[in-house]
Amino acid sequence: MKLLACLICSFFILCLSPMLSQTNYDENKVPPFEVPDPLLTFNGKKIESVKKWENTRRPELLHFFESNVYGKLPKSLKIDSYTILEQDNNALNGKAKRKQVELTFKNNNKTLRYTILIYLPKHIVKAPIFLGYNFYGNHTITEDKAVLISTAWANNNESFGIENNTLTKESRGKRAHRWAVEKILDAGYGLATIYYGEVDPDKNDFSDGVHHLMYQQNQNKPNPEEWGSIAAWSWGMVRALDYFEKDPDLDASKVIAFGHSRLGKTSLWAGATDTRFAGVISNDSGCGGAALSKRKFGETVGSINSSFPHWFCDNFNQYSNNEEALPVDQHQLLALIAPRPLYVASAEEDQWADPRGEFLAAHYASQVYHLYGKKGIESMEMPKANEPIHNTVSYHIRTGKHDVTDYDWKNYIEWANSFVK
Ligand code: GTR
Repeated sequence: MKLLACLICSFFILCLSPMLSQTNYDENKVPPFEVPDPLLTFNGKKIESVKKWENTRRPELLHFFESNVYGKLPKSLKIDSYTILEQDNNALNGKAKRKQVELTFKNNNKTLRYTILIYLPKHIVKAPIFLGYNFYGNHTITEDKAVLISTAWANNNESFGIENNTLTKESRGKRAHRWAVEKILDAGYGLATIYYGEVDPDKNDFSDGVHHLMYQQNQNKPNPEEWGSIAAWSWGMVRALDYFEKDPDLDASKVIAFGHSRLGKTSLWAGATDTRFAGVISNDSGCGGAALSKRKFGETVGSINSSFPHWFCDNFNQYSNNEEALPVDQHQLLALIAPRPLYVASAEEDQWADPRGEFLAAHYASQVYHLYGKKGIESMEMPKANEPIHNTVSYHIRTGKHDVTDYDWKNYIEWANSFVK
């Protein structure tokens, strides 16, 4: 058995090593490139006012990212009904109000359901709230035994006890270290989370998730300009906002979209496509998230499209190993969030996500914030580790790995206290 495992391992290392050896981690090997100007239209017109930005440049950038990066939604799909599956006004030892709300969507005789777990600080009326997906089910973010376990497909994970793509109670609380639930509540914020696999299972298969509700006759995968999984997950966050608008305990105008890694790419796209989000956090989102693609440092468009062909729309493949042809870059995605508060965070040991590329994107996006009289990341010099810069556009790089830590949450809360609350 061990021998077989070893052989399988060596096989993967052999197959992957040519790919890994091509990964650039050397700043001197970053190719020279021009940073596309957020304030110059595709036709070369200079944008000098908020009005021109909002009426001309922002829509053309949004349209480009929609049709060529994340993919368009085929049509709108709104909540059909919702059910409060469970509620406790004395959860977490009396600290919180907990709700578990199931949203139901229907189209083409098919149904999709997903559950939002909501914690609200008990004594604050309509508290601002962080909304973000989790990777392995709502029950993994806390030890709270009342949190329901999703029956949706999940990636197998031995250390989480996930076999046969089925979540079990064995993984309860396994990701609690990534969600500073008590800190968030003590600071006067709520937290809402959804298992991303309920909206679209994270596999290269478009026969499930929200996609399959939306096909035309004889269609079995999205068209080249239509949504991949990141756009589907973003859609799920936007529909959660729709629910928040109906819930008298919540204030939908105070929702901060949060996400880590692929789910940070998702929170950025949600914040770009729906201006109702009051603020956006990208934690270690990397390639296709906050990092500049044209630097080709760490993960590249080519590697992400080949490892995760379902995340972006098929049109994005045109730019695999061809980043120079992109008329945009990710700082322009960040700029779509202006003038709303934006936090980009990196981790020192997360070179795959290109911390410098994430920092520079926050810097270049700041030009658009200036149009609104807001301060962003003004210097081109990266701050030292654990020395955050807090402005309407904020940035930190912390010591450590690709993860979400209490340090990250401490900073998100401080930034939210000053710029979002
Ligand atoms: C990696 C992927 C990254 C990032 C990460 C994650 O394998 O290359 O882009 O999204 O997964 O989501 O954990």
